Amino acid sequence: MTETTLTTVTDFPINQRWPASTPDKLQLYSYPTPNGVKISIALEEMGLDYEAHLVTLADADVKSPEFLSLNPNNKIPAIIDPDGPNDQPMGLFESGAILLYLAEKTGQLIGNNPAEKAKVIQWLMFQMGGIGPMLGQLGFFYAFAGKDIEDPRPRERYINETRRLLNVLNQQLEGQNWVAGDYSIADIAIAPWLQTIESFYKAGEVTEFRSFKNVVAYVDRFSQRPAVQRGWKTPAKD
Ligand SMILES: N[C@@H](CCC(=O)N[C@@H](CS)C(=O)NCC(=O)O)C(=O)O
Repeated sequence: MTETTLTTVTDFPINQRWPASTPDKLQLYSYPTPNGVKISIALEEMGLDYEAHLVTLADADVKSPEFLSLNPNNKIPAIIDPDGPNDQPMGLFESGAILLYLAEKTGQLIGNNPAEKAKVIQWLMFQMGGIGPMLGQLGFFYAFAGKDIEDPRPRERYINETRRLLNVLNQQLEGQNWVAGDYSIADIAIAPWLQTIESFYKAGEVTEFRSFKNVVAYVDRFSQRPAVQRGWKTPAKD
């Protein structure tokens, strides 16, 4: 399949709806949810200059033709890097892929040798395949639209799965501050999801969140980072 070459950021059709005012900077299309803030936090931690565009989760935004032109999967976050590989701008979606791309680009937060890098990727995948999908369903069946469904099985399944995952993390964090050793993109992927269990889902008690002492300390440690605090406010919700 041949793809049309888009030589500048402003060539991307998403500009028709969310115009770049500084096209020489990396463009972020996002909303402050756990998946969205992974990228704003990473950009803040890495010290990369970027312009953030607010794309809400409403169909009018994420399912607009302009947004779909960048992410056909209609989900935030997505980016355009004006300074991509081969001197071409690069559009990218899927938060895990974006985190890896930014870490490779800057050489930051991905370990210092192949063994460390493999461990960072391992824990990143643990988030993408486990924490994200399971906690997302916990939110749906415990806190939001699915909470009144009478059949208790989906709710119980995701509560139990959340507890199981918290236990895995709690063991991994015994005697260490960050999941893969040094602070990394794996922490930036995992910790925002943990932050939402109590604050957003109000599911602290049912998941016995406070009993996972290492996880609680980890979330506190993460929350105190200035880049994390800035990332959660980006893009501003008007
Ligand atoms: N696997 C995707 C998931 C992204 C995702 O679920 N984004 C949500 C917000 S947290 C979204 O945009 N939902 C809008 C929709 O599904 O219509 C990633 O990690 O980037």
